Amino acid sequence: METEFYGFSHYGPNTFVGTEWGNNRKPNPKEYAPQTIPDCDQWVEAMHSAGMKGAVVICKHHDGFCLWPTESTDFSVLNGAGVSAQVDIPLLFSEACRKRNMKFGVYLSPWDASNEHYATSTYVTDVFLKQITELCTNYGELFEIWFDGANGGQGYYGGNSLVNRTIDKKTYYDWDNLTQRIHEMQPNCVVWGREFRWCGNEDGYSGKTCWSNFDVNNVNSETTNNVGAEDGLLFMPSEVDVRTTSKWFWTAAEQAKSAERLFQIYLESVGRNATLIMNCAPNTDGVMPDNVCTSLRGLGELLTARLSVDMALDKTVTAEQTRNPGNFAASNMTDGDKNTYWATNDDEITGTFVIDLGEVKTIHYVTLQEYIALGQRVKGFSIETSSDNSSWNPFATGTTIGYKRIMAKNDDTTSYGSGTQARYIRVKITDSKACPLISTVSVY
Ligand code: FUL
Repeated sequence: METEFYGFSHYGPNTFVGTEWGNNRKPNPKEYAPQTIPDCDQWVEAMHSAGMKGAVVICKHHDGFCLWPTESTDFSVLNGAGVSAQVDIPLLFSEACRKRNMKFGVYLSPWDASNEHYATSTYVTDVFLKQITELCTNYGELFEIWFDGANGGQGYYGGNSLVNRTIDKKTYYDWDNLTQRIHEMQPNCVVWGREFRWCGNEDGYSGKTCWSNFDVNNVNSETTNNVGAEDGLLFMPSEVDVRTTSKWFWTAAEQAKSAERLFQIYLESVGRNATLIMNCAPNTDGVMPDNVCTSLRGLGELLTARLSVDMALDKTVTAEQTRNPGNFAASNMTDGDKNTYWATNDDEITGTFVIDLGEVKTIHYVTLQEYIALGQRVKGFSIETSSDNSSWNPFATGTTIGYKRIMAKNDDTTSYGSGTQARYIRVKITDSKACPLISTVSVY
């Protein structure tokens, strides 16, 4: 969750054919035809300019084509056209990430519409696990492995005609075993669909109410993904996946979303207790197109201008209740240390604190963070502002906080606006599952 915002990069045969899914074409490795080595360094630089702290690269999409020299199948870069045989996308991409101190992750589609073994008893152990193992052992530390929920359907599956193959996605892959194997090789890698969940849409938003908890009985249902489950037994945070254009793979003449629109997506994902994975699709020349680069750079500038200087840092905070004994002072919320927090006594599930900015300032956002290592607790809160600490104006109300909740005036994420004049900010925790623990309050 602390990684917050990272990139996604869809690239492969679909880029060259101009399609989103390659399952309906007879597998032909020559479709992948780079004429020069793809410039992964430039892709990652574009992502870095947006403020991303990591990136996940597509290694095999549903078509089954492997973008690294794998031993698991012949359908890989080793048999592509152009300079394909010299290409190892996870290698180039991981080097570009490390160079910038960004985390590196991989996407590997479980569904493989070209592999003859898919939907039989041998695919998972002889093909899929082999691919997982290569990716988990040859490219350094992974922070995330992305598996995708698209599972089975039409494909050639090693034959000469299109057929339909389906599997039971709950049982076919033996996810318990695969997750364990991944953790043996990559102890710090979070596993898609197991340790974090898809947010339930591809439009770039999390629920205003968003529990990191999830209902163990509903992990395969997507209807509750956006809000989670207040009493869910799993800690399985939400991840919002979204595109910078309208497609996952590049096609000519694609419009990029504006920097302002991407900023709104950031507020509605990272600002609502989810992480954000933003797709940026390179083109057939192996470079990130200019329009995507411009929007990414613009987003980075907006994040710096609007959310990087915390006016509450080291300012005085006064709480009406503080847990006793121990170090749970209200000042822990503005000390810049994520490991200290303010708490109330065990029997107090509400609490109020006031931040004094020292002088009247123009404010746009108030950010709250729970000390999430001890669980997500808060169910309701309100924020008010004042210039004299006696007459108060409503700023915003919300439900869950979680790891991070960014509140704009009236929780309106649609425009930056002219801001609110205030010296004092009062936060009331109005409901919580247990005594609230707030590690950070920030004002921007
Ligand atoms: C979906 C896939 O079908 C899309 O092609 C894309 O990879 C997206 C991230 O996930 O389920």
